[in-house]
Amino acid sequence: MNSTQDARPATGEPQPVFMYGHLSTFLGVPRLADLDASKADLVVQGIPFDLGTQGRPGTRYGPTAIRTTSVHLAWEETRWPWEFKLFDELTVEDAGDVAFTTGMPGRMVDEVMRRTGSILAAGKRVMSFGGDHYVTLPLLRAHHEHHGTLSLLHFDAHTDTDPGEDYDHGTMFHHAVKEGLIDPSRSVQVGIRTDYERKDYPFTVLDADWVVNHGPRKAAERIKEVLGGHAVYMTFDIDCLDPSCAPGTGTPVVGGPSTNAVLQTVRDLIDLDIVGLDLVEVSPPYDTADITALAGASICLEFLYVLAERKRQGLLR
Ligand SMILES: [Mn+2]
Repeated sequence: MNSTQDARPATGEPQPVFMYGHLSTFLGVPRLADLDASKADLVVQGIPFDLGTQGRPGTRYGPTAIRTTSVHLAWEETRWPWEFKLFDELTVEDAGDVAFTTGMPGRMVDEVMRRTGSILAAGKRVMSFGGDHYVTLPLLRAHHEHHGTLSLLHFDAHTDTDPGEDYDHGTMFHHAVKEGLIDPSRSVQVGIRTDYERKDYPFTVLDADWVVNHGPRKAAERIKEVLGGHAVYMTFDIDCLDPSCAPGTGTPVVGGPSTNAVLQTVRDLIDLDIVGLDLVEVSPPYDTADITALAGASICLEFLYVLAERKRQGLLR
């Protein structure tokens, strides 16, 4: 066997999967070969871009690290505590990384919008790996084009709503509101623990202390109160997690929730119509023992189970 891409076909009998090596797609799912012919419910893509970073760079290596580390998750056909095999219910393919000319950030934006738009137009969901958090702006533009004004579910230590004209990984939700991509009055930011202008702030904020003190289930309840009934785009900045759970990121802030806590929150979001998501800011040069990449891969896997459960319940539109 030369590749785990061959080991987990979209259809047919499951084959043994390596617990090491030879993994080139997320969880060993097949590569997306032909979008028109694809039966995938969801397509994975990477965006290896870190020129929007204000501090430590390195997130251009994030997509590869998440895919490589996902080998630790690929062997377990039924992820605890779910009670079905993910790939019995959901078809996932990996489109590889978005290609763009480095040094020309505008090319990344154009290409992410073009490629994401074509996958959405084919009736599939998109899960993207960053990259720094700036990549979420073109992703939101593509999803807005397809779904209209979105609710944002935003996990992060930072609000990323810095005002001004700059386009970087701290300003994109300021621009997203200005462009009408998201409605902040029905959007939630989770895990915030950095300063922001609280007077008349339009987003619902569940700050890090509230999340840690109330627990993951209450956080999920509050999220669903605000976002229920709306088309939701979920964006997960890995620095939402406490740095003890995610050291490999550009802008770590102590005092966040654990990986297990956010897994429980995500697991509880089956009622939400999450139309797309990304996981960003994994920076492998600052990671230790792949802790951060594994956290990111695990959160994405948990989301795939949530989507599969929605499909089982006939809730996927
Ligand atoms: Mn952040």
